[in-house]
Amino acid sequence: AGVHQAWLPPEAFRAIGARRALVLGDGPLAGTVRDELAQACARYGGSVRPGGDLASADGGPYDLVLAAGAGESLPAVAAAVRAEVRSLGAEIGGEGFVLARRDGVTVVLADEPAGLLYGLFHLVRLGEAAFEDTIAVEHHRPALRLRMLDHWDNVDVHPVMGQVERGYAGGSIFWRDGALRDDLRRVRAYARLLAACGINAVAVNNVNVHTTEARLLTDRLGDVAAIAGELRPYGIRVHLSVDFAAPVTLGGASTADPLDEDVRTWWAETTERVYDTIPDFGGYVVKADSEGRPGPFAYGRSHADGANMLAEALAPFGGVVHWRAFVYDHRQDWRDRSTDRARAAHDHFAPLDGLFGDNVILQVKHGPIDFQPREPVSPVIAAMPATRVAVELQVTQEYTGQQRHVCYLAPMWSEVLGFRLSGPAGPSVAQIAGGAAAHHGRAAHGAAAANGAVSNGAVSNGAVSNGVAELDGTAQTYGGGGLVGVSNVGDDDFWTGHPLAQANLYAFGRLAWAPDADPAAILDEWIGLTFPAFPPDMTGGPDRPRSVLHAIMDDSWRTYERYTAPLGVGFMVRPGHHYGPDVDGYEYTPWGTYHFADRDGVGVDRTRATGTGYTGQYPEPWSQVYESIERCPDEVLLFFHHVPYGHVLHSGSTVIQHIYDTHFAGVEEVVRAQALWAGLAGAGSVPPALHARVADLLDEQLRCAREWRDQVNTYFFRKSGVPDAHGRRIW
Ligand code: BDP
Repeated sequence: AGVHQAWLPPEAFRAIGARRALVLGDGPLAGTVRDELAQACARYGGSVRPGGDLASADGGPYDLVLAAGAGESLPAVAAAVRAEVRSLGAEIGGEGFVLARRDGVTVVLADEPAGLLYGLFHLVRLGEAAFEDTIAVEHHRPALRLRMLDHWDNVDVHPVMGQVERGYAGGSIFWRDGALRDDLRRVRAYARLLAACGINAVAVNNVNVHTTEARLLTDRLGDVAAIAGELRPYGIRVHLSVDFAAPVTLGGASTADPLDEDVRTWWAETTERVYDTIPDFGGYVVKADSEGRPGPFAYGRSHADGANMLAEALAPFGGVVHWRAFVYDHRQDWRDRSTDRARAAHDHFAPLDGLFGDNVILQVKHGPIDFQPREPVSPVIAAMPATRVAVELQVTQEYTGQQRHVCYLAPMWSEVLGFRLSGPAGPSVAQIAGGAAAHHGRAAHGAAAANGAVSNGAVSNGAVSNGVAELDGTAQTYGGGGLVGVSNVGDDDFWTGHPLAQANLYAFGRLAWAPDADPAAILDEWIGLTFPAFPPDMTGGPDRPRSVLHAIMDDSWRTYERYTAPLGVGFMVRPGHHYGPDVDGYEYTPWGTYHFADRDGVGVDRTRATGTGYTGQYPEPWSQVYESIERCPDEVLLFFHHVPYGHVLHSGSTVIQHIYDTHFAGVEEVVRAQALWAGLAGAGSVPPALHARVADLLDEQLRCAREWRDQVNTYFFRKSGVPDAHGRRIW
């Protein structure tokens, strides 16, 4: 009963809770590490020496030493590890840690307590393996400095969007009945889960800032401070979405013009009050001139003018502004083919490269349109070498099954993060988001200083050291904007509505820490932590629960893609809520997303030669690859080209036959998933309530997948008149 423990059930702490531990380090984060260990030890019979600072360390014996800081008196084994790390010239870095095991002692060393906290959760993931063999010195640190979740939570319940915009897991964990919740224990538990997968920043309100929510910045700031108080012990800073028009709507001014002196003063003073109340406040998130939100355009100013004004107000306190690049005209004439929503962000922002302040982060959705199940990578990410770029992913499953469908998103994110927009020699998306020096024009330390974490001290420039295994992050400069995910969490007992959607939240954090991590390995980690009753290896017991979960989840994003919109076409969803199929739902609306299907063919011509010219926004080689019907990858063919139904794909299939085949296959995969899951019933290793919830949702997923299959197949059969080569019935 009660709230599900997600990936931190007490059993996950069994291995560390049975040890004799010493924790050295000062401050609240070291205190959190001590408290975590003390709780685990109380349950599993170990002991934790509270220790105040390094000077008070005694000789042990210990099985586990966790030490932050540069003090001198460490137990001998730990001192030897530290000497080795120093002799290699390695800097551990603000959030990094070093792990080693020798002479029967497991040692975690960090420069700062935040590193100790991440080291602790690493031990939790390792379980007994952290206490078995010798472990040669390993250096772990995050590839990205900012690992952030945006909550699209409203304080009030919005008449159309509900409380959590695009939320599929109940109400907000922060807000209820128009106010901050009385009981914030759930928020603390959330912070703990987030720290355990590496997240260090949370924005607590919707990017569409409505009236009540706007006031979080001013007279309701105490609520934000209370949330910050719950997140802080787990190394997480709080950020706020703000209304660009706040000087008018809250301050009573007649203008919000970013170049107006009074407006600038209003923001400076308001921001100062925020930092008086919350000294480690992270900064602002802004959706401006987008889908009806106010912005600088109303005053004839640019996005750089708008962002820089807020950045200036935040700079004295080390805060950042996340300025969203999701800007397009949502009131266009669908008959006018000269507008292409895919082009909009690049058209607006690429010319502004170099004009943004050091503490402005341009937050770019991973694809050019809007979180569709398949989009090419946004060309904006490569177009702004002198700007700090953050990549935004949608953990909440707006377009990927709304947490009623199993859709493990890490494989998609992994493709995005590893994509090299300017070819094999250029930086990956993750490296750009991490501030790859080759990419980021300005001095990395300048940007890092503007983002200096209050709780973490200086941000170091990573140096790869010889002889030390550099895990997770590679060499870093931390000048980038990091990774941002739209949260999928609500007050649902399983946190995410669909219990298996917890894996997306977990994987988001792990990929922000280590973008090169293998999605299946992350999933395996999540399974091990979440279902401690599962047998520890893939061979398992008779019900083989671990391999069943892999079979259901590993490829579930591609399954979802198969039974929904084909080959990179987007938005074949029901308008408004975006659940379920509606092939023409958006086709003739002002939102500007079209598949252009007619009797001869389908797809959007985005070429330079004959289409919207969008392919020209890519650097080489992708610009040419996407421009060419022959070279364009199948999975995004219809995103870039309008082709006849008989066009032959690289796979050897025609477009029309591909549509039929994938839609039949996708539904069959859901049928198989359902049978596999049914086989886990009563096995004892999956809690019955969780089993029942997933079983119900799989029923709905299957119903909906069939609906997609039938509508999409029938639609294209009627348009094309081409029968299925395998003679299956299409209505
Ligand atoms: C879209 C959502 C909408 C958001 C918007 C955004 O449908 O609710 O407000 O993105 O990112 O995907 O601002």
